[in-house]
Amino acid sequence: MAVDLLLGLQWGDEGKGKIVDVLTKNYDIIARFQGGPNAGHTLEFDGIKHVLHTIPSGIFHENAINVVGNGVVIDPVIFKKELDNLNKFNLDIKSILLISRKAHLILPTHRLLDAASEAAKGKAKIGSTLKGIGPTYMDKTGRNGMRVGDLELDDWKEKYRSLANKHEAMINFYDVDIQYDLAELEAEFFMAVKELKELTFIDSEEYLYQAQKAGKKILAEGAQGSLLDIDFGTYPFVTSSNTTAAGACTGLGIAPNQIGEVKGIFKAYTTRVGSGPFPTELFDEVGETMGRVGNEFGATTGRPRRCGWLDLVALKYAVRINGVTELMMMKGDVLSGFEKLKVCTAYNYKGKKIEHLPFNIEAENVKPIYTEMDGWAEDLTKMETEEQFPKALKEYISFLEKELEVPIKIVSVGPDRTQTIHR
Ligand code: 2SA
Ligand code: MG
Repeated sequence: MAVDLLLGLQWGDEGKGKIVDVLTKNYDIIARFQGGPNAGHTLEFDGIKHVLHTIPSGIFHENAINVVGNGVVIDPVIFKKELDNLNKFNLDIKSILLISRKAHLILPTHRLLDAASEAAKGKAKIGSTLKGIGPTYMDKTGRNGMRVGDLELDDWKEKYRSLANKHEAMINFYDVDIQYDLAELEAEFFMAVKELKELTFIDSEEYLYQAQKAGKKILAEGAQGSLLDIDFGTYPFVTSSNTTAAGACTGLGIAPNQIGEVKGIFKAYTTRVGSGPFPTELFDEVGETMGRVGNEFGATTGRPRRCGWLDLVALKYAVRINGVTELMMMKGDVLSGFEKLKVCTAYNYKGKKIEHLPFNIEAENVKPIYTEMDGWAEDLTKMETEEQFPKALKEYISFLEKELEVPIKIVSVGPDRTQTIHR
């Protein structure tokens, strides 16, 4: 049985959490393959909103197994808080949440290093969520990291100590003013590790291989978005993992020829949180309205998200890099009420018209070229079938399908599970 992927095609916050939750009924296993507690996956049902960071978005479905893959980085402290939030649901966590032994651990000093690195960058900061993601992946690729499986060894505390000591020296090297009480942070960390060790650790690549062989349906859940990919995103303003389809292979141990559908999610407009280039960003009341109506605030940090028109140049790039086979359009409801809508179909790049994403998309090089379309006034949030859609929305959808050459299979008309139209 092939493994399906679900990925964000923009700069994150496309609505992956909601769609995974909606799709989980069709899958036996939901597996996260990269990122960590920098992610904020929001789900809404029965009038309640839930934000998950490290735990896969299939956790609220009794019959699904949720796997945290080897490509993920785990902060035991944040993980514990996520688990505490799930307490009231009476889930049998030990049997429905499995953690890869090969996943790397975020230490308290990784978080401090993240803060020191950002502070040292000043105005050039990445706009990190400061969850220690970058420093943890640096230790992974530098071959110094600590993994979940290490916690099963007797000497794990020694390993921890030597890594944390090294980090402390590095923090001092940055020469920035970071206040912290390491003893307090460590006490919290050790307590959280104790709780983490109560959970089920697995050799996830073997588990997933056997599950696949047994005909189980697996959905790999991405975090962040394709334009934040360490290789293909707007470097250096990216996260430290491969958020694109290839990341599912390395982050779960799934062979490339075992990938089935690649479900790509995008918002009907664009948002970005953190620093970095964003060609279609709006600084007027249109952008302000998108942010307000769309409730565009970071689900992890609460930071306001920057908003702008849909960028088809960037979206086409993401569709290609990921080999997207099905699209899902989110938050079309937020665009209700704009008389005209704009979609960026090409860039003016240093005076020349181009239709691909160039090496550098900084504002001084790139000016978006827009196609203007009619907007719609109707409230979409109560609509239940595509037939009810206003003509202008139908045209917007057909235009995107034609440009992207991939069908849009789901149109979301609101944050709730039920506000989802399948086509
Ligand atoms: P990091 O934390 O070091 O990986 O940050 C590097 C860049 O990646 C961006 N990033 C994100 N962008 C959108 N959503 C993310 N998750 C949260 C959310 C973010 C939040 O769901 O809203 O709450 O602020 C996420 N995680 C990382 C980040 O902004 C940097 O540009
Ligand atoms: Mg998010």
